[in-house]
Amino acid sequence: MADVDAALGKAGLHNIHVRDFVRRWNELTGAARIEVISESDDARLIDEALAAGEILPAGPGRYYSRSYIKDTARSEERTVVATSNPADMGIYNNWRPAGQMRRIVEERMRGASAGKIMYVLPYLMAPAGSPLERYAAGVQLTDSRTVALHMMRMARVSPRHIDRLADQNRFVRAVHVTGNLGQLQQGTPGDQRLFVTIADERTILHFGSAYGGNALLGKIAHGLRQAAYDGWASGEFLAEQFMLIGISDELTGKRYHICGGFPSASGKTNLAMMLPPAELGSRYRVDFYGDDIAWLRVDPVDGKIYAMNPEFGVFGVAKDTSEATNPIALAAVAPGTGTMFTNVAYNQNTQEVWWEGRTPGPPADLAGWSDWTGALIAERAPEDARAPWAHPNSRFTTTLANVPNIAQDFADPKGVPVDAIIFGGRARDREPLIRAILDPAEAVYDGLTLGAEATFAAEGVDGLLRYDPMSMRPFMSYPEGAYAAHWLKLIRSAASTPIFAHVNWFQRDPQNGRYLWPGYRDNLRPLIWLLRLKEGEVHGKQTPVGIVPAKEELDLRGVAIAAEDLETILSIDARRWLQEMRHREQHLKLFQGLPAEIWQAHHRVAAALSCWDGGREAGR
Ligand code: OXD
Ligand code: MN
Repeated sequence: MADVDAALGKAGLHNIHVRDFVRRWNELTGAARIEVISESDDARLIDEALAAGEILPAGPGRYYSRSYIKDTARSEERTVVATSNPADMGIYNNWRPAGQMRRIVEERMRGASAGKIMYVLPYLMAPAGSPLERYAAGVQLTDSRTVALHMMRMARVSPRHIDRLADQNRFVRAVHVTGNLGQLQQGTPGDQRLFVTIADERTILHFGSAYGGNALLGKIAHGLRQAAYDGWASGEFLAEQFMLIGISDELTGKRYHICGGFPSASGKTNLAMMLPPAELGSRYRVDFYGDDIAWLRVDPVDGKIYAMNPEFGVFGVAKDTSEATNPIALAAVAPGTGTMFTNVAYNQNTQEVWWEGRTPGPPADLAGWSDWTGALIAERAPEDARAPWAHPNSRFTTTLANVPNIAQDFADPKGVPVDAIIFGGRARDREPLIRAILDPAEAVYDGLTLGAEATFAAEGVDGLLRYDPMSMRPFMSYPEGAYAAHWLKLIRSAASTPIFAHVNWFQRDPQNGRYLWPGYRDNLRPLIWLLRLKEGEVHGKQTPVGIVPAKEELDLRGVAIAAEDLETILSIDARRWLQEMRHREQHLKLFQGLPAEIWQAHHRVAAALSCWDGGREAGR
């Protein structure tokens, strides 16, 4: 067994609760050696991982890794939130009893790290000094060096975060054990993987993966599931799968912050990293704070809602990231940034990486290229010729500081005051470009009914969305009714309320499927309209589902959009909306104890739609 005291003492980690925690899990998992990690260990770990062949060089200062072929994404069906209180069971949190889950996962972890190093990563999911710091401290144990390297890019890792805790016993205990990936029967009835957050014990136990949110426990398990539970239990904050950006108006000198949630494949990272369109670039600047998580609290001094990105990096989907869609992301993963790519295509001769959408077509010269599984492209069987080179969930991992337009105050422990909260899905019709919502209950109702059209399996099921409340469906850790009540309470306790809006960049021409709005950089235009609406500079048009811009209120200089398309994306199709209201009702009925205000908002919107005569004609 490892000498825990010696390893912790050498690293200057004196917290006795950490020592007991490491000792216990070292005994249970059988790890041969303990290493405490701090940010200064990055270069050494990189060298060791290169020497061991766990990662490969991807040009100067960049690295490449492949995950096990059946370990390429988060697995929602193997993910559980456990507590000791059955009343914590919700629809989406996959609740189980804490005692039972602990026993099962401990059995799977027993002896499973034998012969391996156990890396001890003391981390903080917040800038140091944050008012939410007592919810942000954690110690992750992992038996994978590549997981440690990813974790160091995604969280602030250092023993000093844990040694200077006011309450030395108050840190999230996070244990990651990879397991024998070749024998876990992934995706079968005998699947051995188990990803458990014991929320009322602030303990995270993940077994059976070395990829993404299954293995980097600071990000999703702590940053979202545990933090959402803590925020509710304490009544102090919300933890949401939200991006966060700043918009500066150089003409007026005003600075705004917008955060918001989008179900996956709805363009959240591209929006978070957006640059202004050329015509607006001399007046507006967009700053990046984060693309995936925001914690929201009410500041006791000025009563405003503040948002903070608890992460230290970006774990972005590589697919479709290009100069056209997201030049900022490409700059953030440029040579010298220490970026780790996972499951993209790799060229062993040139150390280049490539993924679908990076360029219009794949590299013409196939020499040296292998796909994400490691198979040489040039040796593919004819029937595999069309298979993607990169896995659709391939990723890049880079630190926030590498993002060229990172906000200067991104590490301000206080976070930033929020002016607007937006929700956005992917809807081919019905949802206008933007609709502002002034009433907080109606806004929370809108967030709870957020969804995105299923992209393939359910395509064609008229009007059917995969609902994803606030984009938190995979991360819910307590019942949805209580979640809605907590949202309402937090917003109402603020002295000033952000403006809310629902956005949709994805309306299509029903005849040929063409997108009606150009998207990407031009998405700044409706957001500026929203901020101007908040300032009282524009008034928009009231509809049953919110305020939409009057055409002339949008700054459309340089946008090539036909008048008819503009009309469509700024209109409400009441017939389609009424269909959707029936689906919403079914969806909301799933949730026990939903506050009456949410139902009232639903009925108010439905009633207003039934007598709305300003929409487009039915049968369009
Ligand atoms: C996710 C992620 O799985 O951000 O949502 O990685
Ligand atoms: Mn996410």
